This record gives sequence, structure tokens and C-alpha cells, in this order.
Amino acid sequence: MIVRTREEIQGSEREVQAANGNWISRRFVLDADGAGFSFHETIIKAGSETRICYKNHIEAVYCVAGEGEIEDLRSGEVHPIRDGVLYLLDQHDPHLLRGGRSDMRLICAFNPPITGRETHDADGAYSPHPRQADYAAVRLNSRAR
Ligand code: 9YT
Repeated sequence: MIVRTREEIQGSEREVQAANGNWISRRFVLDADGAGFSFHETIIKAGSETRICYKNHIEAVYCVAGEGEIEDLRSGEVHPIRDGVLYLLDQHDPHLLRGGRSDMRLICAFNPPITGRETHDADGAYSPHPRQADYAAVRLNSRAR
């Protein structure tokens, strides 16, 4: 069993901040933990806008505090986000994530897991996992059942 607190993650290398200050990500579970997913708490700053497209990852995001919205850049649909709302980026969906009047606190899970050493490409995506093809094959297999 692994037990971690936010206090020990804050200020450590598991806490990462966007270069433009739009978000803070606290990585409670990373690839090296061997769980098959990574698990983060992300704070999205009020009034911010971030363009994201995780072309190498699936991400589930559950809001537990604050409010904002997500704009699906394929369909143009805008979905409000507040405590109790989940979105699943299962189609590598390009989107705009906007903070509302208060900071949003989001709980995020990534597959493949984030290693913590990713670099961002021009689309704001993270680079592929070293075993990207294996993770894609497992997802495909579980969808077929
Ligand atoms: C919700 C979201 O995608 N925010 C950007 C940061 C990312 N979740 C991360 O690295 O934790």
C-alpha cells in the first residue's frame, strides 16, 4: 500500500505548474508506482483558458470544487463544469478548458500513466509512454469484449 498526502507532494517534484500559470498538477500516482494509470489533483486557475489535446493519452477528469467549462473543439459544444461533473477524453478530444469565477479542483486519471518526465508538443499534448503500443492494445481489447 502507498499512502501520500497533498502536503508532502506540495513543493516536491510531483507538483508541476504550467509555464503560463494556468494550472498546478499534483501527481499522487505516477508511472513508476506501477498502477497502470496516473492520478492527479489539478487546480485550474479562475479566468484561465488552456488549449489541450492529449493525443497520446486517455484522461478522466472529475470536478470536486470550483467551476468552469470545457469547449469541445470538434463539435463546438460547451459543457459547464462544477462539483460532481466528470468528463472523459476518450477520443483524444481537442478542447479548451476554462476556469470560471473560482479555481477548479479536478481529480484526473491518465492512461497510459504519466511518467512525470513528459515534454509538451505544440498541441499541448504529452509525449507518448515508453510502452504506448501495449497500453493501446489493452484498451482495444477491453472495448471489444
Ligand atoms: C485537466 C487537465 O488536463 N489539466 C492540465 C494538467 C494535467 N491534468 C496534468 O498534468 O495533471
